[in-house]
Amino acid sequence: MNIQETSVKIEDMTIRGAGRIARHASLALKDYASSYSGNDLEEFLQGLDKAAVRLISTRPTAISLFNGVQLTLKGVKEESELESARQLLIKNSDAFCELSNSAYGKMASYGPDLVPETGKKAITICNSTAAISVIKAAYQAGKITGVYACETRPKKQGLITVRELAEAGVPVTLIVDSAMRYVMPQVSIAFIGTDSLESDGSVINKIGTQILAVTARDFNVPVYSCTETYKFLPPSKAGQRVQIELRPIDEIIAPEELPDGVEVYNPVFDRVPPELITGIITEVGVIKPSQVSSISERYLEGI
Ligand code: RUB
Repeated sequence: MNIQETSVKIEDMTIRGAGRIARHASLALKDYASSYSGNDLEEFLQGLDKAAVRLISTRPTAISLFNGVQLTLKGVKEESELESARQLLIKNSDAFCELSNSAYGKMASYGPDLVPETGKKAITICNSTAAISVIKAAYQAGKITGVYACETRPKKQGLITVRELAEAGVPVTLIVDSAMRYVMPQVSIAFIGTDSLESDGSVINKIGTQILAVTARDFNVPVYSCTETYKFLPPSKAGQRVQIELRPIDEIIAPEELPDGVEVYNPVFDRVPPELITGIITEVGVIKPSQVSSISERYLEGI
């Protein structure tokens, strides 16, 4: 898929989820490099710059998108020949997609040992491939009896989660977001996805995640974010806050149903402060929020 097609599909959320959008952006850059038919290195690099800006602008909150693009472009501008620039970009894209896809199995392997008591359920929100991988492993190891999946208003990505878990044979119960406190006594652990991990260890994920984390704390339920290292804020952005995406109001209500004089506000991501996060499951191990900066320096150096 080319840059424009990919960008539109990410914008309209046909392609969604932090990992998936990063991989598709990387693949779109690979498509650009493979299909460039000119013979001018400068022109090739200018086109790449424009493509990167277009892709990164599609979803402002997911740092995975920025990092996926930067890791795919790494070193390409330093090449002096068109062909070597093209080959390096293709190699980077293959390496990034391999890292992203292989991270799920590695994160999953840490899940079972984190569950503090058996015989209860896990809880999750939205639809995270990373969190689902960990949940499946915890269930298969006999550590949880099933999952409560929050519906996740307004776009109801929880419906994707319940389908994926049911297909995997994991007992799953759909709840409305506001039922999360009611069910929490039957929950032993929360596994959440991550769109971005800020350098102080704050987790940015779907709106409602902070309520989930506060509720879990009230019931002494540990909260683990499932976060590949390419979702960490890179050293070049250390200390910055991620922009929270505002989406169209028609995701909440059809404009014709809106009474006169009423405003609608649709922030779609939430910031969970580090003190509400028990641990961060990455493909290189389980870390504490206080270790985020050092991991970011180790794995995202130079971007
Ligand atoms: C998706 C969402 C997911 C994270 C992690 O939001 O918040 O929890 O992106 O997903 P949206 P993954 O539906 O708005 O993209 O683990 O698949 O990367």
